[in-house]
Amino acid sequence: MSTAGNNLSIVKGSTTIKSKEDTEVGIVWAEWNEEVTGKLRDGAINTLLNHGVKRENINIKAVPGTFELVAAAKWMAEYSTVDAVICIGVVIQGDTRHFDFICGPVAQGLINLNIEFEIPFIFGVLTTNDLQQAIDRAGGKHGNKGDEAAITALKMIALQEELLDEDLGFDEDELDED
Ligand code: DLZ
Repeated sequence: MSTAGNNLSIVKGSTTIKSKEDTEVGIVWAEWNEEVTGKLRDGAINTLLNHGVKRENINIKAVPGTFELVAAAKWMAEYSTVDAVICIGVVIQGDTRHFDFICGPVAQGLINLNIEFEIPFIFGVLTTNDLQQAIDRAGGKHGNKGDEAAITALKMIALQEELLDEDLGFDEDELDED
C-alpha cells in the first residue's frame, strides 16, 4: 500500500515489468468517491502505458460502487481476454457501517476470483478512516495506489509467464525414474 517506506510505485527488486507487446489489462473502477477513484484509475492507466501496454489493450469499465467490483471483475475475466484485472475503489469509514460490510467481503471476493481464474485480480481498493487519507494515496503525499496496482498487475503477469515458461521445460519422464 501507499504507506511511507513501503511504496510499491517505486519498482524494487529484480522483477522485470516491461510488458509484452500484446499484454491486455482490465480496469474496473468504482464511481463512488469519484474524485479519488478517478485519480487512482488514471494513475493505473498512465503506469500501464509507461510500461509498454498499448492503450487499445487497456479495457476500462466503471461500476457504481466498490461492492460491484467483484462481479464486474469476474465478467471481465469471463468475457474478455485480459491478462489481469485491476479493481479500484475507495471505502471511507464514516457514519454508517457500510465500511464493515464491504471491505472484507470484497477482498475475499477478489481472493476467490484469484483462485477460480488463471489470471491475477489486483486489490486496488483504499480503505481509509477519512477522505484526506484517501486523497493522500491518490496522487498525494503517499503516492498513488492506482500506480501501485498497475505495477502489481504487471509483476503478476510477468511471474505467471515466467512460471509457464519453466513449466514448458518440465520433463514428466524425469518423475518416473524415481
Ligand atoms: C452505499 C455505499 C456507501 C455508504 N459507501 C460507499 C463507499 O464508501 N465506497 C464505495 O465504493 N461504495 C459505497 N457505497 C456503494 C456500494 O458500494 C454499492 O454500490 C451499493 O451498496 C449498491 O450495491
